[in-house]
Amino acid sequence: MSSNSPDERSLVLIKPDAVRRGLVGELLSRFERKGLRIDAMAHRTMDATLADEHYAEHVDKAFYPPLKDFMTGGPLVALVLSGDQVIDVVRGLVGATDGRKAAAGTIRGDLSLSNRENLVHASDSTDSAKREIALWFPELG
Ligand code: 3AN
Repeated sequence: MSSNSPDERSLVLIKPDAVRRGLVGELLSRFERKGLRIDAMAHRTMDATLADEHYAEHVDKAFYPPLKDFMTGGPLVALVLSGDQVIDVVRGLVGATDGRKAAAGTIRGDLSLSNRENLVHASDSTDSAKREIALWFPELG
């Protein structure tokens, strides 16, 4: 941990495909073994309103309706992870959006063969992390 900057936080979703495939433990283990902390964790099902808020930047895209169906179609596990440079660190662990192209060794590269069912969402900036944590865990303020 850097001595002069507080640890960052990231909002991570273990998506419904990962829950359905029994990969929750595998994914939590990868985050824990990296040295990240789990500050909050909840088993939830995303409803349509939360999906539209969470994916505000994607709601007008052609891929959004099937993405929304997928993300609201079963339970997921929402996490707040913290640690030094956690946003970039988690995105490195997760890999590229398309599981077919994600590097071996990453979560998507090892475990996903899809551009939609790609197992994990992770905040992509400090601003989106703040926005997403407020949506999913308002009590963390
Ligand atoms: P990432 O999750 O890698 O940050 P974003 O934020 O660009 O990717 O996209 C959000 C989600 O939308 C992705 N996780 C994926 O499930 C879905 N998605 C993105 N691009 C496509 C696409 N071209 N076709 C289908 N689904 C997509």
